Amino acid sequence: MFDRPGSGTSAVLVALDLGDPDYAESLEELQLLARSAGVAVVAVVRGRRDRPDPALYAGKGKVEEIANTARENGASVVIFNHALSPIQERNLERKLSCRVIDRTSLILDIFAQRARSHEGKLQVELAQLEHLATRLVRGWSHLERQRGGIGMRGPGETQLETDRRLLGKRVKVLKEKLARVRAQHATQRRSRSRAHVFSVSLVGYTNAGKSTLFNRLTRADAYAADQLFATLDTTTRRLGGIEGASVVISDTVGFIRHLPHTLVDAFRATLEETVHADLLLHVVDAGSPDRDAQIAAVNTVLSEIGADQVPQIMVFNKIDRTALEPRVERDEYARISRLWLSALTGDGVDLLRAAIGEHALDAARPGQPEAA
Ligand SMILES: Nc1nc2c(ncn2[C@@H]2O[C@H](COP(=O)(O)OP(=O)(O)OP(=O)(O)O)[C@@H](O)[C@H]2O)c(=O)[nH]1
Ligand SMILES: [Mg+2]
Repeated sequence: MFDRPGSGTSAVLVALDLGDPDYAESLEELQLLARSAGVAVVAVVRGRRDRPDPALYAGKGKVEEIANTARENGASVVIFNHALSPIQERNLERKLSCRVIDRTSLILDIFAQRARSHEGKLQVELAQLEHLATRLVRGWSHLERQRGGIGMRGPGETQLETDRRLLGKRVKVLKEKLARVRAQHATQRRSRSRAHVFSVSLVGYTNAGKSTLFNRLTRADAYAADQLFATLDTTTRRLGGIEGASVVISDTVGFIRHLPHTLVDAFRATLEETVHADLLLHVVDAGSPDRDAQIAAVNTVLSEIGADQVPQIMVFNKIDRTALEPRVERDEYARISRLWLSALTGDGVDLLRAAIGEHALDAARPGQPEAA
């Protein structure tokens, strides 16, 4: 559909410091994202600006530097750690003669590689098409016309109209399919709630150790790996061994700062599980220097999807990498609100089991208002 420079697997990263306090962490994260996407980072270009340039995002001199760096290192892709407008993306591709992608596209690419379930694939395709749609409408019409040349001016535009219509059709089909999946999930949730099953959802920053903890708790074998967004699809299992209560637990997609909105929207069906949970286990990498910013980013997404009112236990994981010991902390209502453990070694996991049991029994106590 588009005549864009081909992609490849060796990349130059570009990160401009616009005064964001999490500049360094965000750049480190971009490296991890690139690695998770299967891309080799051959160089990083840094810079500082007051505000993005409307045409090129970076300044002319900086673009020159990026071009040289890409050429010298034989890079085939340039990845910006920012959201680029379609026009910036196009202008940059022209100047750099190299594929240019932004942070959102990179995350979408990882999601596309990881989606396994029918639902996950639908969601990724929808997010990609919606991201593409903005580009088609505003970004490429000008290019299409130019490339058309003599006698081709009209058809260029016509083709674009057709593409846009096809895209719109596909988006509609995907949305309908997702709506059906969503309805199915709602039915499952209703029958669980009728059977008084207590549902627990793991949430947390990507790579915090949710799947490892899930496996530890359920003896399942969900895919856990040192990658960002290793998990995309929600897995729900019965959590045995909780005295007096029937409990299910779900492992789901991780969060990241600046999570693209197209993704939050597309993954609403997946995250629905989280919104309707009786208890959230907010898993945190206790050893990460970026811990507090990660907690804040997760809470932001939780309130965006309307899950900020669900009771939460903050689970500080990976204590084997720190000097911390397994323990619990209670809030002013004597409910366990924070807990320290290692999903890897299993230290403190019994505390978590007991904490889930307490919360489940609390919720089941007669006289308690029942959750909607
Ligand atoms: N040292 C240590 N490593 C851990 C612990 N828990 C998980 N890990 C490691 O952290 C990495 C990420 O673990 P996952 O369980 O895949 O993390 P996740 O939160 O499910 O990540 P996404 O699905 O990508 O969002 C893996 O390399 C795990 O082995 C822990 O308690 N201690
Ligand atoms: Mg996972």
